[in-house]
Amino acid sequence: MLHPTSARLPLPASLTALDRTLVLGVVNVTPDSFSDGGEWFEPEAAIAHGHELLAAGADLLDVGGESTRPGAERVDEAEELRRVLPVIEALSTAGATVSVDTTRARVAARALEAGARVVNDVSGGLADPDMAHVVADSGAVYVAMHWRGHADVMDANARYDDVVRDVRDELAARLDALVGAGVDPHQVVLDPGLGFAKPGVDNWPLLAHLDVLQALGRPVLVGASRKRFLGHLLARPGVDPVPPAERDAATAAITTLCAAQGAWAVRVHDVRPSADAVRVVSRWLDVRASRAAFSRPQGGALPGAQQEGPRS
Ligand code: PMM
Repeated sequence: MLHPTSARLPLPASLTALDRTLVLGVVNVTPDSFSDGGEWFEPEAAIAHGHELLAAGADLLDVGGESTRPGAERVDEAEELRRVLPVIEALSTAGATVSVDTTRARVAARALEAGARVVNDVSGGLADPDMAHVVADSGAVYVAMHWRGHADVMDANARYDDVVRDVRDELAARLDALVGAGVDPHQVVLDPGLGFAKPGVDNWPLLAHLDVLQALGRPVLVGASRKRFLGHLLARPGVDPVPPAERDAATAAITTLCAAQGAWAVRVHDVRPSADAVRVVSRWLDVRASRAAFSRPQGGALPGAQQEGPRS
C-alpha cells in the first residue's frame, strides 16, 4: 500500500489512482551528469529517450538541464532554459506527465508554462527565494529534496549527528517554510537527497528508515539510481567504485525496498527493472494485506498454519 498522502497530489487521475510506487524516468539534457552525461544532450535525442523510458514503463519523466554531480559548475539560466524547454514541451504535448529538475524559480515557471506538472527542486527551495511563490501560484506538485548547498560545496557540508533525525528535521523546516510562503502542503513531496552532502554510509540509514520521513505526513520520493554509494557497495578487487553503468541491478533492488516501504516514487535512469519491481511489490503487498485480513478473526494465526504442522 502506498503512503495515504499520495492520492491527493495534484496529478492526473491516471497516476493518483495507481496504488503502487511510481517510476520517474530521468532525462538529463546535460553534457556532464555523472551517470549518463552527454548521451541525450541534443533535444531530439532527449525527446526520443523520453519516449523510450515511457515505453519501458515510466509513469513520469524528469527533465533536467543542469548537472548536480559533486563539483559540477553551474550553467546559466538562459542555457538551462534552452536545454529543457523544447524537451518538456514535446514530451508533455505527447501526453507524458513531465517533471522539471531545476533549482531556479524562473526555469520552473517557464517549464510549467511549457506543460510540466511537477517541479523537482534538489535544493528544496533554498537555492532560489522565489521558488516557493512560483510553486504556490501554480498549484503544481513540488519535490523538496534535502540539500545543504550547490555541487561545488556539498561535500564540505556532510556532517551529521544522526543522519535520519537531521534530514527529517531539516526537511520539516523546509516544509514549514514552504507552507509559510503559501504552498499548500498537499503539493509537497519530500526526498532524502541520497548522495547530496551525504557520504556513502549515510545513505543506508535513510533508505532503511523512510518511515521517519513519511511521518512528516507527505509522500516520499527516493533517487538512488546509479549513485556512488552503490558503486562502493559493489566494489571488486581493483574496481572501487564500480562505474555507473554497472549499478542498475542494485538500483532495482533499492526500488524494491522503497516500494515495500510505501515510497511514492523512485527516480531512475534504467526504467524497466524498476517498473517491474514496483509491480512485483504491489502484488506482494496486496496478497499480504488480504491474508492478514483473512487471518484476523482467528486471532492472528495465518490460515492453514495449524493444519500444516511442522515441516521437516
Ligand atoms: N538526484 C539527482 C538529480 N536530481 N532529484 C531528486 N528529487 N532526487 C535525487 O536524488 C536527485 C534528483 C542526481 O542524479 P543524476 O545526475 O543522475 O540525475
